[in-house]
Amino acid sequence: MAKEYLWFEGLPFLTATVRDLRSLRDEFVVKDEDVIILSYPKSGTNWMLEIVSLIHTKGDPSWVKTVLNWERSPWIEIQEGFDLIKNQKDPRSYNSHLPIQLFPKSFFQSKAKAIYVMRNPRDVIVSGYHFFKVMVLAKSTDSFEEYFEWFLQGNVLYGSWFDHVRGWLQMKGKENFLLISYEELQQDLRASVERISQFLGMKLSPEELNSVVKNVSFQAMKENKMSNYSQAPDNFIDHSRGEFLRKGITGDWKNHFTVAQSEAFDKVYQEKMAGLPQGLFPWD
Ligand code: PPS
Repeated sequence: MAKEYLWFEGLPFLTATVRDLRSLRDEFVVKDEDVIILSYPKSGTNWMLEIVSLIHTKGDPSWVKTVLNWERSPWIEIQEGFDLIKNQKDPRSYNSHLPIQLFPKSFFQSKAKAIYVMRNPRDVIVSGYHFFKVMVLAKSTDSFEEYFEWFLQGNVLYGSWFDHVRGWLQMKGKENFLLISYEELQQDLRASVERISQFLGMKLSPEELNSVVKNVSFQAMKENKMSNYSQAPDNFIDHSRGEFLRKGITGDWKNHFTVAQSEAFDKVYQEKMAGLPQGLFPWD
């Protein structure tokens, strides 16, 4: 099957994306009560979605075990998600992979809280390489080498990782913007959940916190059919090709990159991320 993308302002999007990204950017009204999860694809968005859902219910897992994740927190730029958001009760929660220049402008005048999840781009490459083979609408290749090149050129869904991260980093330091990494979640999940709940203004008791941590583990999410994408339709995920919750680790890039690829990546990374403060990213 020929796989087509929808192009807008030079970037490729899934054909399931809303037809009019311009109206989404210019007309969608972000509310002050909204909670928004932002990320470049394959950075841990769904993990954050689960954390936010469980903080919302103060650790009670019944909601995450009965309602599909993409209905709890829909994707704003995907037509189906957009339709769900219009009918959501407040406080709404939704996700987006949009780069900053395409995100609804009203957000920047609102008090809505946004969490930007980022991940070592090397692991983002590996996760995307595997997942796009499973995702029916995405272009993919069996050659890791080829996918690696596509990624470095920004010739992948949502465009360049470097531009995405640099773009959203402009929001760093704003009161309603939390910057957090996949690696921080991995390193100390409990402390990260506490940080996120404080940012959202939700105070959790130690027991509630324990329950959030327990229910957002890789294993718990893998076993929860509302969160593991096993219920995704066949025209979205080819379940015979692999699983959404693949490995859930940091550093898998070391099992994929050759020495030459690692050096080539470092060179591009240094050029593209030049001028940013040292120590900004846990993978530096
Ligand atoms: S997507 O398709 O862009 O929305 O993907 P996204 O959710 O951003 O990222 C998917 C990767 O996150 C991993 N993941 C987790 N890791 C650890 N613990 C938990 N609970 C968890 N939930 C999701 C998921 O496995 C993907 O990473 P890889 O490296 O492919 O396993």
